[in-house]
Amino acid sequence: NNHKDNSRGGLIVLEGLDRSGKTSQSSRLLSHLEGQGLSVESWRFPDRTTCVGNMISSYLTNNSQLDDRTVHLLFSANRWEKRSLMESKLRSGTTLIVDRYSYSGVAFSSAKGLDIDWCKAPEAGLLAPDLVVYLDIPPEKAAERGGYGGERYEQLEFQKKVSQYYNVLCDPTWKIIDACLPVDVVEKQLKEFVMNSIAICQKGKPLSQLWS
Ligand code: 2DT
Repeated sequence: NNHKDNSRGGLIVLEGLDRSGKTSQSSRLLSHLEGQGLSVESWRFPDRTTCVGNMISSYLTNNSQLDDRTVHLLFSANRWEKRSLMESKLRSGTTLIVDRYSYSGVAFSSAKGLDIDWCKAPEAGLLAPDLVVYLDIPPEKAAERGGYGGERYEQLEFQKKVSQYYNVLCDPTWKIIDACLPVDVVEKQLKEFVMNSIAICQKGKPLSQLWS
């Protein structure tokens, strides 16, 4: 094994509005990285398979009502319950491609009118991504793609507010891809960002925590 002891996988996060293409790009990226012989897994938040995730799912599908702060904390708890597994996967050399993370948590809850710093607080101490890629699409264009599935947040006016909060959260380390470009062009740009980030993690970049 010619890797250093502190070699690890990369924590790659995809963010963007609903219908920006995150999910299909995640699966393309997964196949590509697997094809390169890398150890990689595709994750998503909310992870609806856990008990907490079940509560979130029922809220999103309008099968239950929850207070805004309560559901915010459930989304956060859903990340906390995966934190130790996430860390061990990364340390064992597995790269994680994560479809939505704390930025979705803060952008969506802030868009409902909650204070942004209040929203960020429970995320502090979660693992910081090595790369955040934002698939950038105007809310109107996303809505034109059709297929908003009828879940709670899938409405143009709300997505416009979410997009404003993503703008507030966005920092210079984020890689922005124009999600209106053809899928294969988006895919190519994404691969390049991701391969660079993984290479740095393989060299032993330390893990860090949100928000830094
Ligand atoms: P999907 O359509 O990607 O399953 O997302 N959301 C997501 C939040 O409000 N807070 C969060 O912390 C996360 C991760 C975004 C379901 C919806 O849940 C929103 C869309």
